[in-house]
Amino acid sequence: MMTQPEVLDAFARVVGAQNVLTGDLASSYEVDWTGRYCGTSTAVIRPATTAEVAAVVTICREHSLPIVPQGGNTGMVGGGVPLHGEVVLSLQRMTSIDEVDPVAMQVSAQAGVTIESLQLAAEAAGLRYGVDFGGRGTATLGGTIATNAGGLNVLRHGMTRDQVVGIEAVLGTGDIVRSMSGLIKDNTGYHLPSLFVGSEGTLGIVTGARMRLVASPSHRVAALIALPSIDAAVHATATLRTHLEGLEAAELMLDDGVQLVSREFGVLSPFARTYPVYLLVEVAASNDPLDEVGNVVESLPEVLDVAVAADGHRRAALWRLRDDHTTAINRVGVPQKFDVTVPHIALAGFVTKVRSQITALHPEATTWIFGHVGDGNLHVNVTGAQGDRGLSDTIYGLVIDLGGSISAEHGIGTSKAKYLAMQKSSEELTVMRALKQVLDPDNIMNPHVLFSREVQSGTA
Ligand code: FAD
Ligand code: 2HG
Ligand code: ZN
Repeated sequence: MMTQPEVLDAFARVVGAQNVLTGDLASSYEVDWTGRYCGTSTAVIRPATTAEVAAVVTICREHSLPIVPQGGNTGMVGGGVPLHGEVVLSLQRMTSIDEVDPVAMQVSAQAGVTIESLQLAAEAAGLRYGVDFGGRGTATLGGTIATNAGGLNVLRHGMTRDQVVGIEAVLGTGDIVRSMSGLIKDNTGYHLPSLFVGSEGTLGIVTGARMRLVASPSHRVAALIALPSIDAAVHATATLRTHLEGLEAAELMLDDGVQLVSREFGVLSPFARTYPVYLLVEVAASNDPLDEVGNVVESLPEVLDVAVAADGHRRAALWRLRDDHTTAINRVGVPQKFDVTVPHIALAGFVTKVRSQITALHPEATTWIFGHVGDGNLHVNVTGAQGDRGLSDTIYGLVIDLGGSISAEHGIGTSKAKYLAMQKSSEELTVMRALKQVLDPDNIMNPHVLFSREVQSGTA
């Protein structure tokens, strides 16, 4: 058995000593961006190729060193930082993007490219990458595949899962699997790329992927619609989805969140007064959809005000009100985050109930709610609460009672691992454990993520 310095030397022989970080150099990889999850690592290893990733995994396996894969470290559930002294395997240096294939409308890239870089590469080829969200500048392709990120355009293009047509990954065994043909029609057994989507680094390390691209219509119109209630926003979204073929986003914001973003970042609402609820929608089409959007919005009952933006600058100003919610809330205090889905019809009732239950448990706390109303996905952020004191049990209990999900798009990570059994049947958990056992027989891949100790042993 090697000593720790000998293991670090072994890593250095694979990736170069400058890419084996310890001490202060490792510290920014050991805490997540919200400051909620903080640990220490054995070392941070930064390989540049798939072969180097495989060699690092092999060393870790030989020495029983658990690994936390890390992309942009923008994750929300404590899955990408070393909370138990793990080795951090950072994909930060794996950032190459192949030429876009305009005929197949696909692109291959290494796992460490940011979503923004992928979007720009698609744009340069006259196409678009179908996933977008506020963390685009830092979140990576591998991280978004590992968490099956959703974001702003799910109602139009689906989740990250729907964009993946091929994957290259290093398993917990150190073996490399590569399925990058990009064939849309290929019914030759299990679709291995799908297995890695949402696996949160527990089966292996995604080193590259081939992604579907979509058409990029030339006209875009955004509209901020002020409404009296969440129920009105849910029904307005249904009407907009029915009548606007090019609807790409339908996002919900509440008065307190919009005021907070304005206050923290000086982003001004286009309205002279405040309203209880805002729906931010965007429509993309090859013919100017301005009149069509105007007509459908006019037909909506209960609209209190509307601001329409067709040029890029004014659209971006409306989107900042939404994109900046997360960072504005973090300025108030380190939040407890609950990313949940409930059936559309139950959304308004959920908001009323969840607010009153949070206040009953934590009268000292402030609750912020916003999200992807088109997907039934709300982000409940709680600041100022002293500890959990029943918060998670209560919120997840309510979500399950309503037929929803305790993780809509951020994943399970370490923070929700002990609640997974609320959502998955014991049969499903048995299959998940069996898959992990085959691909990661020594349980070195993110061992504290997804499965809590009880779920791991099958006693949950
Ligand atoms: P990390 O945070 O580094 O890791 C996340 C998880 O994936 C960890 O479990 C990690 O171990 C694993 N992982 C990372 N890379 C790999 C790899 N190559 N192979 C295997 N496992 C890997 N998410 C949404 O879904 N929708 C949103 O709208 C959204 N908005 C956001 C807005 C802001 C401002 C921010 C900061 C974040 C937002 N997120 C959103 C959350 C976050 O960006 C996503 O979870 C993203 O998918 C994480 O990517 P990452 O590269 O930062 O991964
Ligand atoms: C978003 O939709 C992200 O902006 C982040 O998923 C949600 O901060 C959050 O809770
Ligand atoms: Zn979100």
